[in-house]
Amino acid sequence: MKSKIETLGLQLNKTLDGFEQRTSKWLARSLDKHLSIGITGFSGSGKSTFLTSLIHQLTHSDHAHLGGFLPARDKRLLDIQLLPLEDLPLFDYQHGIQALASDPPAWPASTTQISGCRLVIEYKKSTLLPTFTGETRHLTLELRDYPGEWLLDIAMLQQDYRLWSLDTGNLNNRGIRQQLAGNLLNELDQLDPLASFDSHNIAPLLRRYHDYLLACKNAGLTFIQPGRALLADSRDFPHFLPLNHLQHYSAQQLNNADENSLYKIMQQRYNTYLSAFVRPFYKRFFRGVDRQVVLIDVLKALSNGKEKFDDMIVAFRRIIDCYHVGQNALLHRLFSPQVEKILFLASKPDRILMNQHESLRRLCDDIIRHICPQSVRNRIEIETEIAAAVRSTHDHSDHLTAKLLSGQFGELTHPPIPDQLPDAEQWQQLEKWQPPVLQAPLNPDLLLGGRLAHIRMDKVLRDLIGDKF
Ligand SMILES: Nc1nc2c(ncn2[C@@H]2O[C@H](COP(=O)(O)OP(=O)(O)OP(=O)(O)O)[C@@H](O)[C@H]2O)c(=O)[nH]1
Ligand SMILES: [Mg+2]
Repeated sequence: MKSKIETLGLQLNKTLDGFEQRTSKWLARSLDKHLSIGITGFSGSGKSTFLTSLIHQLTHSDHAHLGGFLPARDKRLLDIQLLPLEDLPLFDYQHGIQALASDPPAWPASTTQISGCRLVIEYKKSTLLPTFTGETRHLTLELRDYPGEWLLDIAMLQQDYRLWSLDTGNLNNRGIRQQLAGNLLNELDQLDPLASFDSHNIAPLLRRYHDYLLACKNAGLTFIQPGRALLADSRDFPHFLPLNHLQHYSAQQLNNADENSLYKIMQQRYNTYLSAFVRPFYKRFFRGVDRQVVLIDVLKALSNGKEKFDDMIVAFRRIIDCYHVGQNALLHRLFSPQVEKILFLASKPDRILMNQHESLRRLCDDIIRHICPQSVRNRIEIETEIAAAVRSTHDHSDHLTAKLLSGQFGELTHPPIPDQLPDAEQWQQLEKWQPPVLQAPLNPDLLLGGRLAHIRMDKVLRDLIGDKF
């Protein structure tokens, strides 16, 4: 048996070990630093292009016009290294830049798999502050990119199959969705949850449900689950359907249903989808994220009309709900409560006049007020910005000029951008407008480190990592 003194000694050692660990962690944080940054947003919001531009701007900061980002302005960025992350394929920056440098220019391809990179930034410490460890330091950024559709499934982690079914059923029976689903809704309505599962009956319904989800996406809706069903190689999804009428059954009735009943098979497939795809992704992607950039294509959402705009708000609200860590034990484990800052970014503002940028930023603020509950805002620092990763227009004060994706050169105008959620009259004005899909500017020098024109990427860098230099 150990003596009391020995035990005390052991405890003291343990305490000292813990103290040392905490101290070294603290030292690492305060000297060389490490930040994990999540880049998130729905499909097409501009994540991959943003990441490509961010890497390019930092790597060639000398002539990147980053006046608002002091370490670049003061030429204190000495070296940037792009390295892979241990457990993921390397983010394909080279391909992205090659696409933008080609003639005619192309955009980085839409993402189908998660990838990531480590950016190791060697920088000179500001001489205003005393330094104890030499002049140069390192900041490591861990960045990940993934298909936007995967984000849509996050809210499913908060729901069991019964709740998801009820929710999705309600949604399908409203507005544009109801029109798009047409007769499919009647057929879903006739399914008896407790009847035996019949694959001949269900397989064609699954195919039609898949087509319906794609039609929702093409119509400009956002809140579409399961998100993986929207990807190009998604013929296997969904394996499950929402069942109507579940509200008429007690939890006990459903629990006692035959293992081969439609309800039990759908429930099992739903659970498998969460455990095989959704949970591992969120564990890998969100665990340990310190700062989050959320890209929102606000202009596209504005031009889609009120119903689709509201749909996007609902989708974001559901996702942001997942930051209510602590309320739900499962989510508490999945989402480290470490996220200290979220930067909401209205992407691609080069499609509107500069004199409308402030309205767009304020509108973005208003959107965030609607999607971020006070409880999240109390805990996490929230900022809003607008930024174009690749500026693709020329501004002539009252109109823009640019090349459309077709290669045709054109003059662009647009209705005034509201500085808060639009009223009925503004919705009417916006209805007639579609922000054009543009061709990126011709820029063959990019491969040699040429300047990639942007809007406010320096402010993004300042808000995101400026405090670490
Ligand atoms: N005008 C303009 N268009 C942009 C900009 N960034 C992206 N785009 C357009 O938006 C499209 C989608 O951009 P991506 O970067 O692929 O979007 P994503 O969020 O990665 O999309 P997924 O990979 O499908 O999730 C591009 O193909 C361009 O047409 C920008 O800064 N300005
Ligand atoms: Mg992408």
